[in-house]
Amino acid sequence: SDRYDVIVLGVGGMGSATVATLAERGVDVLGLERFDVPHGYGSSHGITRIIRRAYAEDPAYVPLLNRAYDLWRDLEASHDRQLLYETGSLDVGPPDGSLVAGSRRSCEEHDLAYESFSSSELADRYPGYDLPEEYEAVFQPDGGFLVPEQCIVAHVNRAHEAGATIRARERVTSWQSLPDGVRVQTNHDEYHADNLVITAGAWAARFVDALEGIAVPERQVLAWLQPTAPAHFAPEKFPVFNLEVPEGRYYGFPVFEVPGFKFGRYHHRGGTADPDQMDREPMPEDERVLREFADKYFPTGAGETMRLKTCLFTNTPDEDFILDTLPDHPEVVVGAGFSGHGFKFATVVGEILSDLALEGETDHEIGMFSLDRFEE
Ligand code: PYC
Repeated sequence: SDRYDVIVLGVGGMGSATVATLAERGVDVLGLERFDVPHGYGSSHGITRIIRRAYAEDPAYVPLLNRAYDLWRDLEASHDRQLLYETGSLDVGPPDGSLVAGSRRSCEEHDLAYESFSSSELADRYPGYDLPEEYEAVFQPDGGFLVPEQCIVAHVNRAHEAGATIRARERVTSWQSLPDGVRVQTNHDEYHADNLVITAGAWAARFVDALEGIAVPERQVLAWLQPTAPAHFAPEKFPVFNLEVPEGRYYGFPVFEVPGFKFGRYHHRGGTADPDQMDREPMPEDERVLREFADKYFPTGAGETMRLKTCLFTNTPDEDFILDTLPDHPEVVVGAGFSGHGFKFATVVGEILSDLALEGETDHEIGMFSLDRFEE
């Protein structure tokens, strides 16, 4: 069997960034991917992913975002396609909700440029919106979207240029700790390494017992509806958004690359999904819920359905990530539970997981992402 310095289990958004970072540090790294590179069965497909700096979830994410932005720009400079499109980001909701307040708080604490709009100012600027009068919006100019499949391609290219080995369509069946590292078995072969990094997305709990009930997959459906007023949803006229309404939290994008205004419902807590068994075909009920939202809040964005796609979130109980070494296996590092808001962090996550694999620690502030926060 072959021996490497580090094996990375899963070459999606997080794994590809980790393989690239490790290889560029001179590490002999093997990335193992069960599907294609890239593929559409996990959480890193669908043409666009939001990136935003005014982080409503917690201001503690902003320093990581600052680093992530720098690393995305660096990756883009070595790639032949644009990876990050800046449209600005909008966080919109009722004045007493958590989204607008959280977004403003991150801007204030981290000195980010932003503007506040009333509901009518928002509709004047961005005529796609039709919201209750008392709603407010925070606009942050750095927000936008990433193109996730290309981001993976760019990381994989960088990894290959730096000498990494990546094997696709090879499924890891098990791993074991040994006195001198780890052994990883696949459906084709067996490999050894000093360290293992697990970036298996919705499959993470299959490989780490401690993640059972803590990194829980959830099925999500996205819609692309053809706007009846396309100009309202053009990239120059329509920043990416997060929107809090009584029906839940939603997000969306301008029209890009394929027909239709893309949006989805965020964290609907639709139970748990088995990533191997779940129905990836969107259902009429999925479409109905999404169309109702668009009819109500984006009436000129709610024309014919162009596309529907399923995707997976992997939620933790507090919706913060898990970035840690395993307590019983310090040679094993896990990045998991990205809870539907992780892709934008992939570059900096690659850096953090590489630090943990090579040094056992990182200069990034990751205390809030520890596994032991879930212990009773
Ligand atoms: O983090 O803005 C976000 C997002 C949108 C959809 C899923 N996550």
